[in-house]
Amino acid sequence: MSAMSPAPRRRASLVDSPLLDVEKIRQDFPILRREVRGKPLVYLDSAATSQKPQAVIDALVRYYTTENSNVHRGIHLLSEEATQEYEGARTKVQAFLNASSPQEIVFVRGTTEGINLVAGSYGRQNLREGDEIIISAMEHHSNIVPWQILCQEKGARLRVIPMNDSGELLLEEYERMLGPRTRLVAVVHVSNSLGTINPVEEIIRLAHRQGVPVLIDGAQAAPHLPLDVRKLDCDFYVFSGHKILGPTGIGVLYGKASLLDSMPPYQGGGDMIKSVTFEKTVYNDIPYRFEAGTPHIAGAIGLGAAIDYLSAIGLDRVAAYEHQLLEYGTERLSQIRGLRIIGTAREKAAVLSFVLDGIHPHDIGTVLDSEGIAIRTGHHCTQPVMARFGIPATARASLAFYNTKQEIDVLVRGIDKVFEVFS
Ligand code: 7TS
Repeated sequence: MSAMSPAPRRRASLVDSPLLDVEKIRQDFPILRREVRGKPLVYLDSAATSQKPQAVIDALVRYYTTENSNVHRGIHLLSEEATQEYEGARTKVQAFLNASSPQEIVFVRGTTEGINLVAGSYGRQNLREGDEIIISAMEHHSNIVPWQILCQEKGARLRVIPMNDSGELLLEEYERMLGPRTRLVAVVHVSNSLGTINPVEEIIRLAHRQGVPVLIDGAQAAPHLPLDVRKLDCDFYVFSGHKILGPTGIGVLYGKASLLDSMPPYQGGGDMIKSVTFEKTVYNDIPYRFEAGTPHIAGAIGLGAAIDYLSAIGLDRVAAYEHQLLEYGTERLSQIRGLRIIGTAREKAAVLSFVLDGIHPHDIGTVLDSEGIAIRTGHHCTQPVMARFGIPATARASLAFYNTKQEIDVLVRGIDKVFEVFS
């Protein structure tokens, strides 16, 4: 090519990121092709639930089409296959979390049920009057209310690690709170309303110095960060399948085998027993002791497919790409006059919560919806966070690796429209 030739024109890319081929990834998510109110869907609500790739949808259809059967009971081939797939999903979760054994993986309905299980079993067994549980100021209601119920029942006390105006926990206060009465620490890994990534490794280390076990609510971390429960050394870790590309109604409670083994059942029924007489029931081994009744077999298999999909991309690349998106979004939103970002921690993931001067977040959401942009507005089940910042609600755009900078540009134009409509 001569020096005079024009440079070849590159096809305009949806994303100018060498980290991920997002155009290709987007083709795996059929819903991203649909229109909403006559506009292309811009889905910025992945913290509420993620979209599902075709591979997950196919896994559900395949299971129901060719293998549908109950697990752990039939001697027929279909039941054997279903059991193999269900237990295979458990092994995939084990690898995803780097847990020591599949025994440490309990299938539950979601994060909420996982926390309730620990509160109802471990908590009930180990809490006495005057004991304390420590949570943080940025917990989802799912990591507040189960502990309140337990504290009420036991005459125990809930203590709350405060945070600063950026949405970062005050670790010195936490250290001071840890004491001889502390029985458990339960803290969110990534805040759903602020995006803060908490220093959970440090939080766990400090608790363990006093011999206190720690539960981590990983609902918003599992989809965005590489996880290693052995490196974290957490005692319990919970997350929901539907937020990491999997189906609703399935989630995971990881627990250290020694702890799970020491815990009484949470619900009674089939699959959690070895033998039953009217006089005495012998409970099953872990993890089955905590999986009473027919489980969500298809859900677990779908979650396994989601983990395969996500692992093939690599959580480290997902995290790096989303970080770029977050930085871009933060910069664009920061330039909008009358907009205030809520949650400005130094370590943040995938969440842009904001308020606009004089405009209620629900009105923001309604105008954006008319532009095909899906965000969430409200308190995001973190009412104490709203109270801490003195606001009733925020508008929240939450990102995933299938989002693009162009979609953030559409959001910014949408916010301009909100100002136009309400000026
Ligand atoms: N913990 C955190 C940090 C969450 O973000 C959520 C759900 C839960 C627990 C509960 O998860 P579930 O799957 O058991 O319901 N968060 C959100 C949200 O931000 N918007 O909708 C649900």
